[in-house]
Amino acid sequence: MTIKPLIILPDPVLRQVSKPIERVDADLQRVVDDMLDTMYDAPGIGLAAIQVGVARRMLVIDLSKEGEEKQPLVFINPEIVSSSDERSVYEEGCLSIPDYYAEVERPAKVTAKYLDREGKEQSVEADGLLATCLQHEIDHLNGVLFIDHISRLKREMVIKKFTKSAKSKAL
Ligand code: GNR
Ligand code: NI
Repeated sequence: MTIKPLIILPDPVLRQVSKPIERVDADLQRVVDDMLDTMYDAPGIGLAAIQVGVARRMLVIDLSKEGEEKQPLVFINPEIVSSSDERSVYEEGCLSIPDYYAEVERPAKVTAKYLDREGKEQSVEADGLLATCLQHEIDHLNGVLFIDHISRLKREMVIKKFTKSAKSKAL
């Protein structure tokens, strides 16, 4: 059980493009389990490896509600293979941009292929919150944040606020 520190905006690490995973082995599974611990502690419904400073293409999601049985989902080297023309709007937040929320429009349904925690090929047809969360997390693997999908004015305001806050905490 290891909770790792979260990387927060405007840390340039969040803009790195993560590299594919070559082998799903015990060392990798340890990192995945640390990511799950970190996500549950936050708490959040998803976490990409880059948010704990690991530039590898993997992410975890758990959409189960508080008090329900946990439903950890692990996605290694995920790729969206198709997206619906239909869109949906969700109010998104990000553990790397604490306490900021904004509506984001994305494809309502996506099909993704990926490797699971055992390294086995899987595919999922996601809709609703899972579709949104999966797209939000896959964006992280490409150095993209949800604020990149909102207006430039709002984005610049958020970045400015977090830049100031990081400077005041830096001493
Ligand atoms: O905890 C999270 N909630 C959330 C809500 C709406 C859309 C996406 C998310 S993901 C976020 C956790 C996070 O930052 N993952 O990268
Ligand atoms: Ni995020």
